[in-house]
Amino acid sequence: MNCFDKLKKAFSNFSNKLLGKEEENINKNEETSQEVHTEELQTNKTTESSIEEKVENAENKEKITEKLNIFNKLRYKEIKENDISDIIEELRMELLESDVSLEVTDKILEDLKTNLIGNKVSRSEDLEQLIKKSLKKSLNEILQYNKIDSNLVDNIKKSPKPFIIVFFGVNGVGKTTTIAKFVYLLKKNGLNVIIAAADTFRAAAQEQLAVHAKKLEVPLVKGKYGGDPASVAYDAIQSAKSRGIDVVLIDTAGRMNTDKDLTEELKRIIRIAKPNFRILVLDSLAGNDALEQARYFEDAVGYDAVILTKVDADAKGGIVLSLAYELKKPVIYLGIGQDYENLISFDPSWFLDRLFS
Ligand SMILES: Nc1nc2c(ncn2[C@@H]2O[C@H](COP(=O)(O)OP(=O)(O)OP(=O)(O)O)[C@@H](O)[C@H]2O)c(=O)[nH]1
Ligand SMILES: [Mg+2]
Repeated sequence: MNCFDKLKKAFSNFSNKLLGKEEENINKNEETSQEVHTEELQTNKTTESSIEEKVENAENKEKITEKLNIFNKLRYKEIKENDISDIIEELRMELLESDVSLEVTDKILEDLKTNLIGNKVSRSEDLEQLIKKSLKKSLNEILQYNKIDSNLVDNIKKSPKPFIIVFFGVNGVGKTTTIAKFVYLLKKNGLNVIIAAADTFRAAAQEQLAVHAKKLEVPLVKGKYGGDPASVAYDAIQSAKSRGIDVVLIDTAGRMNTDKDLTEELKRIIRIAKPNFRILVLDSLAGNDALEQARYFEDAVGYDAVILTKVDADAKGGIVLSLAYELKKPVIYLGIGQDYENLISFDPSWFLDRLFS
C-alpha cells in the first residue's frame, strides 16, 4: 500500500533540505564529473558537449553545496524568515501536488514559520525535532474532528436498535462495495444487518448488492427498477424492527451535483428513513474534486462522516487533511482494496505515525 507516500515525502524532503542531508547527490555529482574528466584525458580532446556537461556539473555542485551549507548557516543563530523561505515555497508546491488544499497548506506553512523563526539550534537533531514537532502539532489540530465519533461500531453497539445508516456520494466512488465491507465488519463485531438496495436507478445495482448479500449471508430488501427508493428503505427498516435486526444499511444511487431530481430523491429517502448516521463516500482519486463533492452534499443533505475509498490506488492522500480542516468532518474509514477486509478505521495517530516514522 503506497497511500500517503507523497505527503510523507513532502515532509521528509522539507526536513532533509533544511538539514542539508543531500550527501548522496553530491557524491553522485562528483562521480559524474570524474567520469567526464577521465574521458577527456583518454581522448585528449575537449568536445563542446563535455564542456557543457562540466559547466552544468559545476553549477549543480555549487547548488548542492549551498544547500548543504544551509544548516551550517542556521546554526547558533536565530533562524530568520529569509533562511527558510525558499524551502518553505518548495514544500508549498509539494503539498499542493499531494492534494492538500490551499487553506490547509497555508496553515501548515504558517505554523512552521512561527515555530522555526526566532529559534536557535546547535545540533541538527534539535532542528529535526523542532520541524517534526511543528508538523505533528499542525496536523493534530487539523485532524481534531477525527477524534469525535471515530468509533462508529462502538456507537452502534450502545445505541437503540435498529441503527440506521445511509450511504451516498457521486457515481462509482465505491458506495456499494463499501456497504459490503461494512456488513463484513459489523458481522465480525457480532451485529446482525439488513441491507436496503435503495438504488433503483442504475441497472444491475440491485443484482450487484444481491451477490454481496448472498456471500455475506445477510438479508436484502430490493425494489423495482425505476421504483421509489424511499419505500425500499422504509420496508428494510420495518423488516429490521420486526426481526430484531441491529443495523440497517441503505445503499443509494450515485448522484452528481447537477442531478437536481436525484438530490431531491436523496432528501426524501433521508426524510423517510430518519437515519442515525449519514455517510458520504468519497473517492480519494478525485483529489480536490472530492472536497467540492463534500461541500455539495453538506449543503444538500448534510453528513456525519466520510469514508474515503481507493486509498490503495492513491499515493497523495492530502484530501484527508482538507476534509477535516475545511469541512470539520471526520474521515472514519479508508477503503484500501476490493476485498471485504479492505476497510480500515482511520485513526489520526496511525496516520501521523505513517507520515513521520
Ligand atoms: N482499489 C479499490 N477499488 C475500490 C475500492 N472501493 C471500491 N472500489 C471499486 O470501485 C468500483 C466502483 O465501486 P461501486 O461500489 O460499484 O461504486 P458505487 O459508488 O456503488 O457506484 P454507483 O452505484 O454506480 O454510483 C468497483 O470496481 C469497486 O471494486 C477501494 O477501496 N479500492
Ligand atoms: Mg452502487
